[in-house]
Amino acid sequence: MTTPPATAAARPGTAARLSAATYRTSRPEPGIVHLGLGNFHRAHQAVYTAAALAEEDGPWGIAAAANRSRAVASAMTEQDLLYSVVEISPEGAAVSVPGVHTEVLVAADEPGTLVDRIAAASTRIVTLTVTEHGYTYSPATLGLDVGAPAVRHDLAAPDAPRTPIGQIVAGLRRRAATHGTPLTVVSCDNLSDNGAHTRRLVREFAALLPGGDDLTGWIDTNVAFPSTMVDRIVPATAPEHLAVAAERLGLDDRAAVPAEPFTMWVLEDRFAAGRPRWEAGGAIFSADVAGYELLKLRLLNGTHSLIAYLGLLSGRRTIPDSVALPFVESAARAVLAGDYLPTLTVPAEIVLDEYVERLFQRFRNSALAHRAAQVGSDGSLKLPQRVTRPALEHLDAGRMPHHLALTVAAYLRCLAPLPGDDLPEGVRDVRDPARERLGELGARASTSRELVEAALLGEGLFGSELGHRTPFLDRTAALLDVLRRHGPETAAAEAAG
Ligand code: CS2
Repeated sequence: MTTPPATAAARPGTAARLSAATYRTSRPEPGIVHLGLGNFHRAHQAVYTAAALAEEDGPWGIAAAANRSRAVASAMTEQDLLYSVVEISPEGAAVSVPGVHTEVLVAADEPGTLVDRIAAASTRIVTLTVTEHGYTYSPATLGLDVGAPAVRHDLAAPDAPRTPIGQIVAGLRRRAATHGTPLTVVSCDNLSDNGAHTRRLVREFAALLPGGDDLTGWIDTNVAFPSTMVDRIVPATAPEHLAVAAERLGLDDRAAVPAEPFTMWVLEDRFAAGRPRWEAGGAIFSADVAGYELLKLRLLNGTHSLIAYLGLLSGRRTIPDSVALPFVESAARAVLAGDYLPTLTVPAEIVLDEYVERLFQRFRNSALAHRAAQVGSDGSLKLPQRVTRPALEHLDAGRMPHHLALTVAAYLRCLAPLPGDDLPEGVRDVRDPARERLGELGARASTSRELVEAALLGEGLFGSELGHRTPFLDRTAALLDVLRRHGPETAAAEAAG
């Protein structure tokens, strides 16, 4: 990792931009192609890669592609591909500059270039942070969403792909047809079993192309898909984060990324063509990635979702402001300990009490001001990963997971208001691909029960199996009713029994 040289401690507020002139970075050889040039990648994998390269040279420079958005790519291009990571906690801020990118591009503008990069023999690893959205899968079946317009487009025009899965397959197809060099594809998204999930979608897509059998055969022999658990709270950049970066750097950085100090990365050590020494940055290579993944996806992400929806419904805008409400903290602790924890085997290296207390300390990081609407967004894709399997496990064992039902009810309360329902303003900032459809269902429903049935059974919103569990639908509807009539605090008390 490159740290600010003494001379860069220039005067705050100067107009100078972050650039190679002020930050010495000898650019590494490219060897990684990354899909998803968002904040998470830049504050997580890029930082680990910088640590690896600081310890040991290697061909691990990153060519990173944003799918459509040009903002980060153009800001980085103006700054010699540099940006700062601003670690923010109540104790203060620390800034570092991971100079590991060798190229940035926007896939929508140059789909051919991205395929060229994935296909290049010098590329050994493709990494992804494309969020749940980016995998173009059906939450109901977990298979490729072959009905989605973008997937249909890519199957019809496989050399000019728009979806990450189409882009990866286009690159693999070219590799298979030319030099045949092996490759590793690493999903760094919050999906359970993210390696196997990505492999399944890539194989399904490949099988649908002409010559698909040969291609899937080649993929089976030459492409590794290790699973990973990624963890770091990385908000969207807000003006106050840019101000902290400028003040710390003494330079303007239009591409700065805020992040909490905590960071964790656990990976399966199955790489087909080598890898950086990411352990230099603290990455853990483990045979029990699945254990870490479920721990994080449920205890952190699942709890996060409930905090976000209850907070938004209480008129709070940030996660720290939400969890500061005593009833939200109690509900968060209850969903964590009562509903998520019994569905997990905690990895042997984790000291549970410390992990949980650390989690709440992280949620309370008020200096970071993580927006509740950011966490609450895309619930139709996130909640099936967080809520569905634990809920089914409890129901199968004859138990009612009250706080998982509360999570679903609070989500529906935000996204599918019934006629006459009034909501705090901040709820409008929650984005979701299902928003329009859920809005229609809400507008048509005359009772909470009708809405819950239409969403969970009719639409199979959280997987078809959960939609058929009548007791869960009843409990969710009852809690939604309380949310609508008496508000989040009474509903949380009702869930607690
Ligand atoms: C959050 C995650 O937005 C969300 O849904 O739960 O982005 C969370 O902050 C990260 O996964 C933390 O590693």
